[in-house]
Amino acid sequence: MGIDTPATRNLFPVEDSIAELGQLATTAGAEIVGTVTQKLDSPSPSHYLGKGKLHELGDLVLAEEATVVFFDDELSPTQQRNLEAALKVKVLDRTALILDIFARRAATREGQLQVELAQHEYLLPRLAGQWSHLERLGGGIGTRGPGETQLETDRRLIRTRIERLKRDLEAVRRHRSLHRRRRAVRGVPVVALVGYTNAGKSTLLNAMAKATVLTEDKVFATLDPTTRRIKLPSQREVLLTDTVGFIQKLPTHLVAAFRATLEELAEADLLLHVVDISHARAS
Ligand SMILES: Nc1nc2c(ncn2[C@@H]2O[C@H](COP(=O)(O)OP(=O)(O)OP(=O)(O)O)[C@@H](O)[C@H]2O)c(=O)[nH]1
Ligand SMILES: [Mg+2]
Repeated sequence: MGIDTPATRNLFPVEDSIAELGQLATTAGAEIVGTVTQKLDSPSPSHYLGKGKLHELGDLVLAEEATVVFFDDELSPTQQRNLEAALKVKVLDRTALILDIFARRAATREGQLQVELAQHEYLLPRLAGQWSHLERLGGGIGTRGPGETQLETDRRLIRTRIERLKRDLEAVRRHRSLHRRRRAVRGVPVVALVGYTNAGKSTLLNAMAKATVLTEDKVFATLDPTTRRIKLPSQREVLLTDTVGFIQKLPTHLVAAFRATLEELAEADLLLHVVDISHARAS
């Protein structure tokens, strides 16, 4: 489900955006049975889409026996709650979907820390009615202070966890910057491969470095940066870094959480932009 608003029309048309949402959903394991879009001046604060469209969507959910509806933007906690109440199925927004894919893909400790931080920050304002998500946190029993409700306790636990994750990530960041400084001293230039997700960055790294990084026709196959030393035809050595791909409407929590990874880019000597030439908007 997506909406077509004047604010996004020229930047990222709803057809492209909804196609990408479908690709994200498929990557996460869903099967698409239908899509609905609506032209609106701006999203409705209560339900994101209009009343009539909501009915149409509800009918489609019933007819197709859908179990989840994906929304193409980040929903406010209120919109999400209202939509779940109206549609009586699970409602996931673009952010939750991307977070879910990232959570499955994170392979290194740093990647996992970054994803967990983003998940907790997304979850915090949406806590009411999301009890099932909290089971993983565990350890809640017996730590509740006097007079606190379960919700307050959960919020406190999550805030504590967020602080902890930020500290751990800070340590990772310091370690990385030391690493980079050492590389700089040795004078080996860094070339970073950047570009849209699924554009072919890892394939290019593999070809140039004779490496075996995972490549797949799925979005976000790569989350953690990989660096390989290669020799150019001129015999000059450079470090080639493969990075996480970009996507439209990237959740702000993820941008912040992936700062450590993105810092690699800021300090590269050359950014090599990889573009999928078969993409409609490649030119
Ligand atoms: N036909 C064709 N397919 C390619 C080319 N380069 C990559 N692919 C395919 O495109 C898909 C995505 O390639 P990846 O290298 O995983 O892309 P990526 O940019 O690393 O993607 P993420 O890590 O998911 O962001 C894979 O199925 C590749 O086999 C190419 O030059 N031609
Ligand atoms: Mg890749």
